[in-house]
This record gives sequence, C-alpha cells and structure tokens, in this order.
Amino acid sequence: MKMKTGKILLLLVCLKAFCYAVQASKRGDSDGWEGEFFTGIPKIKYEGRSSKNPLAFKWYNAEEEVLGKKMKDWFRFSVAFWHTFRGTGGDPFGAPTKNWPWEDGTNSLKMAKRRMRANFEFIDKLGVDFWCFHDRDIAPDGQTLEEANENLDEVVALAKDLQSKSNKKVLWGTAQLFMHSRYMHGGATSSELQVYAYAAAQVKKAMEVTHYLGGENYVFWGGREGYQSLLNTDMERELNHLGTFLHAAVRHKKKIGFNGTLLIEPKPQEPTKHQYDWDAATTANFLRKYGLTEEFKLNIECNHATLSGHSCHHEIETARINGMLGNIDANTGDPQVGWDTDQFLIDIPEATMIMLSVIKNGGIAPGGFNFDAKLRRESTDVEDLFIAHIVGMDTMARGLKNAAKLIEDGSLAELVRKRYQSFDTKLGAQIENGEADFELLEKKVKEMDEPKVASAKQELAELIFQSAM
Ligand code: XUL
Ligand code: CO
Repeated sequence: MKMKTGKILLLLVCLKAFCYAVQASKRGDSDGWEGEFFTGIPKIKYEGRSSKNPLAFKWYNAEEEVLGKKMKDWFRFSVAFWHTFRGTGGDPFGAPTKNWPWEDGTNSLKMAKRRMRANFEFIDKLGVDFWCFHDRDIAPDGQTLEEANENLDEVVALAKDLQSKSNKKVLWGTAQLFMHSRYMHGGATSSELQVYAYAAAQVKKAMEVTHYLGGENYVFWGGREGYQSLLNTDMERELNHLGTFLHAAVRHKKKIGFNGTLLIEPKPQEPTKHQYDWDAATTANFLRKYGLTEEFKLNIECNHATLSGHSCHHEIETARINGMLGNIDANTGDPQVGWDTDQFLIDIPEATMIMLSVIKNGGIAPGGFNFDAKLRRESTDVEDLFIAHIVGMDTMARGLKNAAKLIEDGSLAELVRKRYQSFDTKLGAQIENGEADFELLEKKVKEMDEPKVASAKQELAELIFQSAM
C-alpha cells in the first residue's frame, strides 16, 4: 500500500514537471520563472484624493479629460527599463542593495528574458502604455558585434510577442554607447576611427530593433560625447564627426522606413566634464549648424536641465519655441546634491510650469513622459517600484490640472498680454515685422515723451500661480 502511494506521488510530481515544461515550451522560453513577478500587487487604480492606499492613484485618472484630451494622452507615460529592471542600488561606495526575487545574479540571456517578462507585468499593473530601453540593458553584450546582435534579437523577439499580447508600445529605444571601455573617448566623437565605426554599427542595430518593435522615437543621448580637456582635444573635428554621424543615422532611418522621431537628449556634464549637447539652446544651435533641424527634436530631461543651470521648464520652453519639443525624461535632481540623482519628480509647482509649456505645445505626441528615474539606494521593497511611479504620475497629473486651471482662468495670460501691449500698435507691428529701421525709431523717440515703463508684476503673477496649486 505504502509503495503504491509513493508511486502515485512520484507520478503526480512528474506530471506537474511535464506540464510546466509544456507550458514553458508553449511560451517559447526557458527562463525558469513561473507565474507572477509582483505577487500581491494588484492593478493600480484611480481611487481619488481621499484614498490612503499607497498602491492607488489619487490624481492620475487615465481616462479623465482635461482641456479636451485624456490624461493618458497628455502624458503617454513610459517606464525606463534601465532604472526599473537594471538599477541595482549600487553606488561608487557600496554594493548593490536591490535583491529582486526574480534576479539570479547573472547577466545571462535567460535572465534577460525573465526581466522582460517582469517589465511587461510591471507596466501592465501600473497602467502605462509605453516602455523605453537601451540595447545593452535588455540583452547581454557579446564577445563580438554579431554575438551581441544575436542576443538582442532573441530578447527583442520575446518583447515583440509580449507587446502583441498586451498592446504596450516602445516610446523610444537607444544604443548604450557609454558603458563599454571602447567608448572611453566617446562614440561618434571618439578620437579612434574604429570606435566611430563600432558606434555606427551599434546605432544601426538599435534603430532597426526599435523599428521592429514599432518604437515611436529613437534617442541619442551623447553618453561620452564631450571632452575632459581642450589641451588634447580637437573640438571642431569631434563636432564635425558628430554631425556626419547623425546625418548617416538619418539616411539609415529613411533606408529602413523607420518613421519615428529622432531625439537628442541634452546634458551638460557627467560623465565628461563638458558634454557637447550641453543644454537645449546649445543642441538647437548644433542642429542648425549641421543642417539637421528638420530631422531631430529634443528629449528634455529635468535633472539634466538643472545640472546645466536652468530649470526644467526653461529647457522645455526653449525646445518648444524652437519647434523642437519631442519628449520629456520626467525626473528631478536634488537641490543640495550636484549630480544626476535621477529622482522621481514630486515638485507640484514645477510640474505645473512644465505642463503650461506642454499644453501650449498641444501635447508632445509622438513623444511622452519617460520616467528616467530610480529608487533611492535605501528603498529596497518590490512595492517601492510601484509607489515611486505612482507618485511621479500623480505629480504630473496635478501639474496638468493646475495648468488647465490657470489657462481656463486666463488672468496669467492677460497679465502677460498687458505687459507687451505697447507693441500691439502700428509702430509695434512695424517693429515686429522688421520694417522699422533705426532712423524711423530715432524720429519717433524725438516725437514722444520719456517712455512710461510699467511694473513687471512678478509677485502678482506668483500670487495667481499659487492660487491654482
Ligand atoms: C543619462 C540619461 C540616459 C538617457 C538615455 O543621464 O538620461 O539614461 O536618457 O541614454
Ligand atoms: Co534621460
């Protein structure tokens, strides 16, 4: 009798193992991970302001219309794969702190596929439609370019399958041209021809897989495109190389029929002392000089903005008035810490200022708001990944609602209109149309009294702004 029970048990165990194997082979994977990654975490829902549930939105209500557009369409939120799934919490002084249950401590292909599954469960539960990636954070590098490309193809095939089942999309893809030691002098601006060529081959492939995944944009962040000292650097030659590199990227984009927007992401320092794409204005000037304004827009990252001595809204407005606002990497720095801390943005007035520009721009599609942000080293619970994104999304939703209130109220716009009303005259039109030469203006000055100069009313503007918070 005992013997019989043992045999039945053994049979049951074998049957279960067989079923798992069949399931796994049906899914076409061998990552050895079954079931949910984020157990106990439900789909995040909108519960309204009175909710005390940390795993619920208090402000972000995807389907709610604000100024004629659904919240989800204003934002097109995206999760950054590199922070959420490759961020380890490690820093220059200490070992990784995150011990996510699905990680096995390797950078294997099997692990890459498992992480990709986790990514899709995460964005689904969070209720966002997009994700962003670098080639090397979704798949392991290889000994050769061919091997790296094969790894990438395998993971991308899985991502494509998961996308088709979930209706999720790539907001943008990019090539990681900064981790590998070959890129120590830069990629497109390296002093080494072979490295320039390698960077081109890597971007070619990254662009192709972004296209294959239906990506809506492709980003160039000049990871190490910059210099440490002008004593050993031919800045003009390096910038010319960057120009030719980006022209070649445009030609390849057209060749493969990729219709996504090409974006450049400005950043002033880190890792090099002087990054070439310092800020929005510098980058716009670079694009003009090299005849690339028709082909590129900007991806403004808030923490990069403050590193360059500007506010995020200054950079966004600069991009907007140049017709170049393409995407926003929604994050923030720390006012006391002088580097790229990539924190989730929780500053409601800043979010409001950002949204005033975004609304003026009519939205940023086909771009979106990518959470290029990471948990603090000390935040180590799986639920923290959700909470961080929830507070980031709620902050932006509050910014949108406040900006809409200010626009509907109209008194801020009226204050600005009044400030410039002296130009709403015949002479003002002549000046603005470029028809007033200096002789005419000199004649007018002689006819007029001493100019009456009105108050700028900054404090009144701040009072109106504050009343919408
Ligand atoms: C680096 C940064 C990157 C880019 C993509 O500061 O922001 O993650 O967004 O390479
Ligand atoms: Co970024």
